[in-house]
Amino acid sequence: MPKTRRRRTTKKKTAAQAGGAALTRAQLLDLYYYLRLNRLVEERLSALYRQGKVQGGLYSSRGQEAISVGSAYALAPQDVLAPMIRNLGSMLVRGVKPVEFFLQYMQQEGSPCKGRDTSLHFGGIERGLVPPISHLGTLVPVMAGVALAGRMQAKNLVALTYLGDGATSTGDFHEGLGIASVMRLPLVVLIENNRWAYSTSVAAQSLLTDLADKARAYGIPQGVVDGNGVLAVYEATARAVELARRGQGPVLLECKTMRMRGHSEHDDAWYVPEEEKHFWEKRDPIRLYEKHLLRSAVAQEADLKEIDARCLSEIEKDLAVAEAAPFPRPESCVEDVYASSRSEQEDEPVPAPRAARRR
Ligand SMILES: Cc1ncc(C[n+]2csc(CCOP(=O)(O)OP(=O)(O)O)c2C)c(N)n1
Ligand SMILES: [Mg+2]
Repeated sequence: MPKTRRRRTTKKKTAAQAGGAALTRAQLLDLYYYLRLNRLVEERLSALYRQGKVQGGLYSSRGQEAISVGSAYALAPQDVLAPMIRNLGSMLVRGVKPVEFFLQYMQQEGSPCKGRDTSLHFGGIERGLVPPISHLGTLVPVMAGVALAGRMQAKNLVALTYLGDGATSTGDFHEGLGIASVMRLPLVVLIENNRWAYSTSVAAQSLLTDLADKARAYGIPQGVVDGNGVLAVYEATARAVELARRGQGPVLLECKTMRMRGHSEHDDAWYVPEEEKHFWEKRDPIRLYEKHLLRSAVAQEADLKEIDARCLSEIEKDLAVAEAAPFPRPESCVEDVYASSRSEQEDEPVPAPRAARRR
């Protein structure tokens, strides 16, 4: 479970609390730290990709960082989160360190998946992170199962996962919400409506104005949130988590945002109209939050610069470690195929056959 939950900072409240979200000044700055870290790690990964050092695809969350950070920050330590490919920020909030991303994406020795995988299948249940298994809604039924298991084990946990606008057209999404609703499972599903599913616009696949309206088919609560406002996302998620924890069943939230890069690094998003890009550039979630912190006197320019510098030095240090790491030993690819190695199995006492024991 995450060790880096930042709820335990000073109890002193500030005038800059957004709505009902009782966040302290330290927590408000903490959100800024994670937003900046999210963006900087992804910028470094993008540079590494261009140098040919990242293996496989790379999917940026630029423009969507407020969704990952705000939602993950609203969880309690016992809650379980299943990130999607654009939720690196959620993983940072849950305690994954930048060095782990660099090692993982470069497939170096010492990476969380031991050099055998990149952005997909990276998680860790011990930290309350269920790894992604596919891009398109498959985590909704999986997380319904996690919510059910949590209830059966009386863990008082809420399960949270994400999916894209495009993924709300898949069967897995509907099947998952269907079972979660009738069983009133503590599940929060966040739609990241970033207006595009690869090169398919939302309008090309749904007549709805709000994808959150899909919740009506299941009789569950829904909400539409400004996905570029980290405090709006935090508050909406905190409310949804509370409802789910109280046994009201699943909640569907739609966070409206924009994918500010291509589907993945190799895609230049030529199909996105220029005016749409310009419209959203002015709504950059980090710039918006920066302005909020300064205007509400939660922070001075110098405070934010100090956090930026801290993020940069953390990343430089972690990147140096990852770059210096070797590739995995070739023979390590056959390890972990079985639950335990041959020598360990030989050490284990072999249980006597039943008949022999009876004698
Ligand atoms: C069955 C299937 N079809 C197509 C793909 C390729 N693919 C992966 S993600 C994606 C688009 C997803 O769009 P959306 O759900 O809006 O999420 P976003 O990428 O915008 O975050 C596509 C077409 C796939 N992985 N699986
Ligand atoms: Mg999308």
